[in-house]
Amino acid sequence: MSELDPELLKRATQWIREADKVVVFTGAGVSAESGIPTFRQAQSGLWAKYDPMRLATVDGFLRDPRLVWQWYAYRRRLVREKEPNPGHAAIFELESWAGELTVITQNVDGLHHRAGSARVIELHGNITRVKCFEGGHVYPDWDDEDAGGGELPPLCEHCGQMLRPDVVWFGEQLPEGALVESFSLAGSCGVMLVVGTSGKVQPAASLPVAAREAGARVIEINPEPSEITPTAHFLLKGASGEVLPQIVRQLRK
Ligand code: BJW
Repeated sequence: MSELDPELLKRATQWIREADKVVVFTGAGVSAESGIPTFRQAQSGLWAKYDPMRLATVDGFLRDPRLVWQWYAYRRRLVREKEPNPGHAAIFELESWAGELTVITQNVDGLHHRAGSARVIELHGNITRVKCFEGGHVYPDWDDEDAGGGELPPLCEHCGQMLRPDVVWFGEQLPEGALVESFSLAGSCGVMLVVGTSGKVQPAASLPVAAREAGARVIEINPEPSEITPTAHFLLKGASGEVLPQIVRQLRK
C-alpha cells in the first residue's frame, strides 16, 4: 500500500470538493491492475515486445493484415476476460462527490463504461468495435467467435472493404468531436486528475497543459514521475487502484 503524504491527500480532496467541473484524464496505467498491459513500461509494456509501426499504423496493417487482425483479436479476448479494478470503481464513485465529472480516456478497453462511469470520452477509440477501412460502417461489440474466428480481417458486408479495429493508430487523426470536447473541458474544468499515463502521446498529452494554462488545479496519480509531472501541481505517487480509493475514503469523512 502506498504511503501518501496526508497533506497532499487532504489538498486533493478539498480541491475536488470545491470544483464545479472535474476531468479525470486516464491512460493505460489505470487498467494495469486489471491485468491489461500498458504500452511503454520496460519489459511488461506492449511496445517492449511488439513493434508499434507494424501493429498500430495503417501502413503496418496494409503490409500484413493477418498479423494485425490476429493481434487485435487476441487483445479483444484479453479485454473481455478482464474486469474493472478499484481504480475504475473509485473514479465512478467520484461522480457523487465532484460537480460535473467527465472521464477522458486514451484507453480502448471500455473498462470505465463497465465500471459505471456516466460521461466517458474515448480519444483513441474502442477495441471491441471494428469498422470498414474507410470508416463508414461500424460494427459495435465485435465477436470474433460469431464471425467465424477467422485469421484474416473479414470484409465489410456493406462495402466490401477490409474490416479493422476502431482504434486510433499512429499518424491518424483522433475523432474530431471527442478532441474538441476534451480541449473545451480542459479549458473550463476546476480540477484535472491525470491518472496512469506516460504523457508521451500527442495530442492527448497536451490536455493537462491546456488545463493548467487555463487555471485548473492539476493532480497526477502515477507510481512513477511522467512527462506530465512538471505540469501538475503535485504527484500522488502510487498505483491508481490504491490512491484513488484513498481519495474516496477521505471524501467520505
Ligand atoms: C500506472 C500503474 C498503476 C503503470 N496505476 N499508473 C507532436 C510531437 C511529436 C509527435 C507527434 C506530435 N503530434 C502527433 C505526433 C505523432 C504521434 C505521437 O504522439 N507520437 C509520439 C509517441 C512521439 N501521435 C499520433 O500519431 C496521433 N495522431 C495525430 O496526432 O494525428 C494528427 C497527425 C497526423 C499525422 C501527422 C501529424 C499529426 C495518434 C496517436 C494514437 C495513439 N494510439 C495508441 C494505440 C491505440 C490502439 C491500441 O491500443 O492498439 O494509443 S499508442 C498507445 O499510447 C495507446 C495509448 O492510448 C497511448 C498512450 O499511452 P499511455 O496510456 O500513456 O500508456 P503508457 O504505457 O505510455 O504509460 C503508462 C503509464 O501508467 C506509465 O506512466 C506508468 O508509470 C503508469 N502506471 N501502472 C497508475 N497501477
